Amino acid sequence: MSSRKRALSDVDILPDPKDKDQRLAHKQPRLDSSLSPPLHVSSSLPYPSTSQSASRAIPFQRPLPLISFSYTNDRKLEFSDAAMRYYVSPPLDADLGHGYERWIRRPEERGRLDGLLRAISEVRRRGTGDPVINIVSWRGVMTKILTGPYEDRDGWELNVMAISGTLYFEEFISDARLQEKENLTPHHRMQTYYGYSFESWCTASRPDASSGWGGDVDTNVQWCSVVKTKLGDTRIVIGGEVDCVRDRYDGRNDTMLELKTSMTIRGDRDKARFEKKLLKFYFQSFLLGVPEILVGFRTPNGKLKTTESFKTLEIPRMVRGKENAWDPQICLSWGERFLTWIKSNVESGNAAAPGSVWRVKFTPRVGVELASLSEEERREVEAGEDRIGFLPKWYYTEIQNASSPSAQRSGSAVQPEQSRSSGPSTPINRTLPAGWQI
Ligand code: 0WD
Ligand code: CA
Repeated sequence: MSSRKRALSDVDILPDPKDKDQRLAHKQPRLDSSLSPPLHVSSSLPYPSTSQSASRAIPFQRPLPLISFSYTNDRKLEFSDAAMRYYVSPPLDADLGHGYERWIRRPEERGRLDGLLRAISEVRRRGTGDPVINIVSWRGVMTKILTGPYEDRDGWELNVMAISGTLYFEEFISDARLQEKENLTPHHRMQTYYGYSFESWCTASRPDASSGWGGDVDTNVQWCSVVKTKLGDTRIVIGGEVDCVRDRYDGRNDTMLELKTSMTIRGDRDKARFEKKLLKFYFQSFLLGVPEILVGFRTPNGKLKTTESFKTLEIPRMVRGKENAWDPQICLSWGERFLTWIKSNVESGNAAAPGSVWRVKFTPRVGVELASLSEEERREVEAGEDRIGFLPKWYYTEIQNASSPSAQRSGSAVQPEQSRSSGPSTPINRTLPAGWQI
């Protein structure tokens, strides 16, 4: 059994005829017909400049893991590390097409927050920590937000809700976009598979296993880590998938490893493209506190040639001054601006219409728009499921009960999530990073 998934990295830069279109697309943001119709915009935020350095450094707190969980092969979530994998070095010349016909492929779905919300609920139930949370998001969404200043091709949309001072982000994927993702060309699908296959060649269910195929790819199976962190004054809980660990796992993120595949670098142009790609690699791992990224370089038809390990925190220095240079401070500064802008608009809007669902639309090189959804659009988000907006009803009820005055009076372990003003809270446990209330 192997938990393997889409190599977003590989899909980003394709070594095929599509490449030409992609180069063109760099000149022009993609007019994506599968994005939703125009919004009745209530506020907008202009696209940031990347030519000036960030006016001030925005601190990002070292992510502290709260809990981990596994999705089993029948896509059940359990609070165990059953799906966790150990790194083993892959055989060189490994065939990344191996086992393609046996790939058990999880269908594309909406980026619901349910798994992450169950994890947050479990953290509270255990009473091991009750973070004050301003934002709840999957890691992939936070990566898209932070890398926005350098994204010149792909737009995205989010659904946003605010309850008791906490903002929840869900990626909004229209039905048309979902279809597009589901119906990849055979070529594209194979490229996607190379990434999963690399993970199988690199991992095993025991730390002392010998090198070799780690088991057929089943993209239902995933191991996820949930961390708390802070960007500027905004406290964020982020969940994301982790590929494997080196040797051991003791609840910390310092042995975690991210696996990626990329085309072998044959010249300056390839090198520049790879350095641009490193921005996404960097933030993806940075956000969960994953300290190492192992890249498998492959041929166009899926032969593994070499691997190279990158220390996440050293990546920005590697690209500094290069042709496709990027500056993480610009991203963090944009991220802070983006989050505070959403928070202030959504909270003031919610005062007029409590329980609203909001839509945020990012257009490369243009900016971001925010709008409150109509009743009909809101129903589309609920999709006939047992939800309030995109939040599952059980979770909604849980936080409503937690923030009721009687729950507060009884000193229940389940505390309301509150938005706090800036400044570190008084840490009760001094071994924890400042800024988190336990
Ligand atoms: O199905 C969806 N549309 C989404 C699913 C959207 C957003 C999240 N999720 C799920 C993920 O599958 C996972 O269970 O939420 C959980 C956390 O995801 P994440 O860590 O926030 O996702 P991200 O950082 O975008 O990607 C991490 C890995 C990717 O690895 P690479 O090395 O390629 O970046 O998760 C995989 C992907 O392999 N992944 C997916 N696998 C299958 N279907 C998908 C997807 N749609 N999205 C990410
Ligand atoms: Ca990966």
